[in-house]
Amino acid sequence: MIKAFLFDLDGVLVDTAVFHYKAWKRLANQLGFDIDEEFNETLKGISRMDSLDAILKHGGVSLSQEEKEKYAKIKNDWYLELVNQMTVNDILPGVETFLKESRSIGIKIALGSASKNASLILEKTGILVLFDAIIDGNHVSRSKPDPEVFLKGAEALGVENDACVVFEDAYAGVQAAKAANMLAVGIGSEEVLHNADLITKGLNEMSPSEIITKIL
Ligand code: B16
Ligand code: MG
Repeated sequence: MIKAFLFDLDGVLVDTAVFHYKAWKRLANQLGFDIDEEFNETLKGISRMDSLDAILKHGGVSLSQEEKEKYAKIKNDWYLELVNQMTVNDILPGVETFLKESRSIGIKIALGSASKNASLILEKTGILVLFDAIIDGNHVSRSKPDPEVFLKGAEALGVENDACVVFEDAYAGVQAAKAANMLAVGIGSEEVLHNADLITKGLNEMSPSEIITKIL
């Protein structure tokens, strides 16, 4: 029996990837090189410091640990300028209804995100109150595909792992869900998310009850 839904943030509930891209591009330009949208795809779901390492490698730039921390903070300040302008209009289609309907049928809800800014984003978009637990980049030490973030989410909700469904837009995120012995709904294309148990284009495409019926 399904008792809980665990949601990734970026790409599932909101589209913050576009803000990350703007801030990382600005940083790359300041360091004398550029990144494009195709490269940005490879950063989805990856932690801030791992993203910076990938970007520096891409630009052929090597920095000390101290410099890396300085630039990661600069990027995050630029990113937060954009996040602080977010409103309820920045939630992806169908999200609020899906969360409310899930709660109304007794499903517990947790966030499982790599972002250290997750609570702020949920608060800005007005959906923080719909969550029973928040597990984000401040609570985990290992990035997806490691299952840590989802295992901690299930634990916080007091629900067995095999009674959880994870909603993810990244291949590594679906891998993390499967490693946690959970069911996974891929949000996006079948080409990328072929490891998911069920695939949909967005939370506006199926109701929580339909998801539960189809995934079991
Ligand atoms: P922050 P998710 C991830 O969010 C993003 O996809 C990824 O691009 C970002 O680097 C990461 O969060 C860390 O974010 O800099 O805010 O701590 O998809 O795991 O919700
Ligand atoms: Mg994501």
